[in-house]
Amino acid sequence: MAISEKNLQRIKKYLDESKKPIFFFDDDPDGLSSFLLFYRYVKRGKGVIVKSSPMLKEEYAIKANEYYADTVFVLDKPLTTQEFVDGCVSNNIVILDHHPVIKLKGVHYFNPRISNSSDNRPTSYWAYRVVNQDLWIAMTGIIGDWYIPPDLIDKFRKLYPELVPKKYKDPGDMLFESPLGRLSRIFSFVLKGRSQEVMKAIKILTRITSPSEIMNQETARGRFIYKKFEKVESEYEKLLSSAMKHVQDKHFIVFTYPGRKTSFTGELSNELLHRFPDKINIIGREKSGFVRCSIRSKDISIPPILKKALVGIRGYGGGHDHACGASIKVDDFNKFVEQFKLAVNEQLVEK
Ligand SMILES: [Mn+2]
Repeated sequence: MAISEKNLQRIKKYLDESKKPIFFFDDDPDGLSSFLLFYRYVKRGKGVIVKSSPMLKEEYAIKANEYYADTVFVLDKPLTTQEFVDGCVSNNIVILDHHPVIKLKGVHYFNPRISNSSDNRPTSYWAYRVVNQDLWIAMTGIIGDWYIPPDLIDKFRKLYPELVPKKYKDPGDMLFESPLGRLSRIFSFVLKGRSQEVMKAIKILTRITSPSEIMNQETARGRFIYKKFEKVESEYEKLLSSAMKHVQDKHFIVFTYPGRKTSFTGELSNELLHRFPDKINIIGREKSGFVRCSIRSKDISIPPILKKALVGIRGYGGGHDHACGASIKVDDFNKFVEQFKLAVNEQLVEK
């Protein structure tokens, strides 16, 4: 069904009653927006971005303890570990997430999938329903997870007609073509780079008053965010145009790039799927002897293909039906791609 109104009120109470809250959040627009919504509402506490792993591991508990947090919020992280929970001195741990349900002891766990496994509305959607303010931040996070909330979109359009022109109906079009999508990309790209720099940008975002402050660079704060975004964007655009040269194949786009550059595999993979919905794409970044890939497909379910492709390969992978991740030894990568293509072709023939 959803997260009930009663439970949303409970989350709000945890926020209201916290004195030193700490917020751990995922490093994407949905995670960032969820944090911003809570922090801007409660106006106290500390934010910690959890980068480069879906897991929230034990070592992060130290950060909560060093801060003497009385309440620990975990936002949009798919895999909070029991070790993390047990490692926190505070026993007031509030988890808000929309990934597949996980079982943990000693937490207040909120997830729309508990009552309906197919309700995966983004974390920032629920965070907005808790605080009822900063709709533009909520929408920036929500569209980042490819979702248009029917109950919020009209209100949002009235407030910011220029951000979502009427012609955009599909979440993919909205994300890649509308100004709101651009704002979501800004949220995504300011999270790239060194932690210190990233936290500086996030701190600024806690104070921004409107989307136009960023989009039209109306203030020094807005300009700072926009400049940082543009720098990252130019790096991204270069990679995207290289990747676009790999689209000749009828069914596949395979593209890898060296590791010293920023990780954009998820973003590239999503955009290439949007531009070429009839092709499966594998986008990899080489790092420490492995190619770390994002794999996207519109129609074909990836996990069974991935399973076949991984036979005899040093590596691992998994994920959702249409979006997976994999990590493959550099030396095995070509063989992996070959087996992957073979498995897809076999399936196409069967059909
Ligand atoms: Mn999310």
